[in-house]
Amino acid sequence: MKMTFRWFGESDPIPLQYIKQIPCMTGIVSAVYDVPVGEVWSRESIAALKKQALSAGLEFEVVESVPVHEEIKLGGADAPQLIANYAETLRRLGEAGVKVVCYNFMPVFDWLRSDLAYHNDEDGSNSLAYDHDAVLAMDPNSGLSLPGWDESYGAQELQELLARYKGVDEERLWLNFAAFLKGILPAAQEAGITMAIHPDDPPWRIFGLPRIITGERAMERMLEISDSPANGFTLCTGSYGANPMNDLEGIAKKYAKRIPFAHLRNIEYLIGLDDTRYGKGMSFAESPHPTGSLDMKKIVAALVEGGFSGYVRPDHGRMIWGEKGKPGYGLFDRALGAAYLVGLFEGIVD
Ligand SMILES: [Mn+2]
Repeated sequence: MKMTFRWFGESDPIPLQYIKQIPCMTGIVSAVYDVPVGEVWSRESIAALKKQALSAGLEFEVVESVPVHEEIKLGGADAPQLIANYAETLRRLGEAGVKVVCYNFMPVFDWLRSDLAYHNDEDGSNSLAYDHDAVLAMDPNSGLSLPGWDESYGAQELQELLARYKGVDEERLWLNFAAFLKGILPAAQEAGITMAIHPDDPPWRIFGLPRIITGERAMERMLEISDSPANGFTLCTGSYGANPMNDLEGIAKKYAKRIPFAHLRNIEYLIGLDDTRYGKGMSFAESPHPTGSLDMKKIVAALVEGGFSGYVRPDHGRMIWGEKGKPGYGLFDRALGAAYLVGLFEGIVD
């Protein structure tokens, strides 16, 4: 297992040296942010990022993410060219020594929360949270106010995009996803890169948009599309775990060797499991890595038992000790998470 830490490049307020100071930290998980989605990443930008990491004593072997252009998800006329561009980016990342590329296939929005600073009354910390009723009450077609996404699309642009997805149901999205996989996996394999799809977060439909990477059945279906060794998963426990129907320990053990990258974080379900919304959409708040509704120790044990040998990063942290920063991506709680996770792995692996 290699412990890593997400770093958002120059705009990240956390210095690389602070990341290096976290015990057992081996590298950063990052991306090139100066290229519009869909264009090929320049060798110069990739090399500059790697140089920065190495100069702080950190490796750069995991990319999160190379974003997938909406035209690919929509199966638009430009999709083949955009898929070819994506494959070229993978070749260049492979040349630079990148081993894993995390990506997702969520239409329009990726992660979705209703609150970026949910207040924990017990200890005064705050964290990201998702209230299903609050999300159901939002209408993306009429001046959506969505935490974290307000500036991503203009109102007009968002409406047009949502309208284009009207004809895209789950099956259509799977077809477009299969075309994407078939187009990029040979390049990934040649480049020595394992693709690691991030689950949909949360793993259910939102705003009428299809979502397909939601649980074990989807993972099976992905491998039916291609059993290339380059076709892998990011085990994001907080994302799959948002649906209590997902058996995280089972998934971790069964697919451990197909999981080159794990996002380990915990969540606390905010409603009872007998709630009528069960299975359709749960409400949850992100919690400290060791405590919450998910049994992190059992999940890590299942990964180890299944033969996991990938990269790990602490996923979203809470805001603690007065830290102000990018929601979910402060230094303190993620550093605590990393130290805890290193200890868990050490305790399990002889
Ligand atoms: Mn994640």
